[in-house]
Amino acid sequence: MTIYQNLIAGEWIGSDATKNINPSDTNEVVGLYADGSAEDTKNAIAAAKAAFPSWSRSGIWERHVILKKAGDEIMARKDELGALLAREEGKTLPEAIGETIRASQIFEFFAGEVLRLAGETIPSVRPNIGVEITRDPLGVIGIITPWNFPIAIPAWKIAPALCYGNTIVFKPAELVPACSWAIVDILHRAGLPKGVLNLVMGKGSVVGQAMLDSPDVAGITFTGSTGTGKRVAAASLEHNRKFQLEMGGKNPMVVLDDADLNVAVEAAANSGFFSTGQRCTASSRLIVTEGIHDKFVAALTAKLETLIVDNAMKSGTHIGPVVDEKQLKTDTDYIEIGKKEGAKLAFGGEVLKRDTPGFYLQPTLFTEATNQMRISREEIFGPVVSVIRVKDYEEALATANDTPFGLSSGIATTSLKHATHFKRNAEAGMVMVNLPTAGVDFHVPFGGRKGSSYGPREQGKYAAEFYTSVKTSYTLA
Ligand code: UN1
Repeated sequence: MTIYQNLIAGEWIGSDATKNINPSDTNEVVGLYADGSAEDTKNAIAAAKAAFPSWSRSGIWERHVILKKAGDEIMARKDELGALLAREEGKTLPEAIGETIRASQIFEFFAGEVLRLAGETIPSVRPNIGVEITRDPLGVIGIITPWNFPIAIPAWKIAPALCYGNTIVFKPAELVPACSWAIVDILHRAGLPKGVLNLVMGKGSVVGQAMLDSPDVAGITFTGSTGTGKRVAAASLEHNRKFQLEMGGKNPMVVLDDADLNVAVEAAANSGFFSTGQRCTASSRLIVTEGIHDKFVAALTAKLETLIVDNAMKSGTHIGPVVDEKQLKTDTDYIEIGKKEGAKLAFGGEVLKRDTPGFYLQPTLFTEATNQMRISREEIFGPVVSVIRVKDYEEALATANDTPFGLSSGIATTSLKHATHFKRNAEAGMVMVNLPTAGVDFHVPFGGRKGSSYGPREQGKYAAEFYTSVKTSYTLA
């Protein structure tokens, strides 16, 4: 089998490799991907540093052409790349193709954005002095991405980093290197000068650590677990380095008595269970008022009965497998914890066997949960959802906000008054009314508060906040 290598200083290198396994069929090796060393990472950082002066001053048309070519090629290959994604990560083929389209759109957005870079000219408070406000790129950006969005998250970090003139050392999640390799190959062939984008696949403890330890990495953008995020933060403070963290959630969806039942059930099923619940924006707490509670639970359970859990590549599958054995164990451990805590297992909870060996888990719904239970406080990152019964809107809002996280918060209601109040008072970076808490647009800010996120927002024009440093220049006229 060929080894997909790392790209360092414009050269494909690496002979040690790790198997990329399909979670829908563990007999299938998706490919062999290089296992980078600390030395490789140091070389990649040095290459990115050397490439920075010239790339940071490159013309915006050159950057536009490269970003546009990448967006166009990803779109033209959406079925093939979507299948690769479904095979390495386990989300269903339609979800994986949708994610691939989103990655293309992100490149197209930043291909446009690079042509609109601008500053401000402002009069000084002192006579005969002009003030200019501009944005400089940061330098070498370290990009660390998670396994649950193997193509969209790399795209939403790489595209703005390049757009604003930075160079990159990119470490994708060990479980899903294939889509990352494909994006880097596409950008490399699209004409990026050598050293501008370096790919170092490998272990977090080796490659990630070497990035954290380097004084030459000016900024790190990270999406992943809270534990690793805290290590990124601590190491970055040591180097006085800019960092941006996106670490997950325990997102609530409030369902009020006046909700449209179908809208509420569709939104809850989608954001709780699609993509196997493996989204930091997933709704894992359904906070339901008394008057609709039993009807809602009955309708949601009926909906779950209809969802097919199977191989991600099979047509008709609604929910693919859990990403790996370790995550499956986490999910089933939490199911046991939920039972012990006294929540009622209303649906699912069983590991399933399918024609191909994989990590299949039934969508799992707990009712009679309280907001204090561990299953309601800790991020599980699987298809496991708690229903919490509350008296009224006021209690629902208080419960929704009573969490260490603050990424996305949803409400299903037909009341303008409650929707408006909820939008104002939800302690979250994103609020969804009559929509799933997951599934976001690619051109508007993404991010959260409290334990979910740290630093500026990602995506849209707000991405500039992280990937640039503001400069204020004064000139005597
Ligand atoms: C989405 O809900 O469309 O890791 C995106 C995650 C998020 C992305 C969610 N950073 O799940």
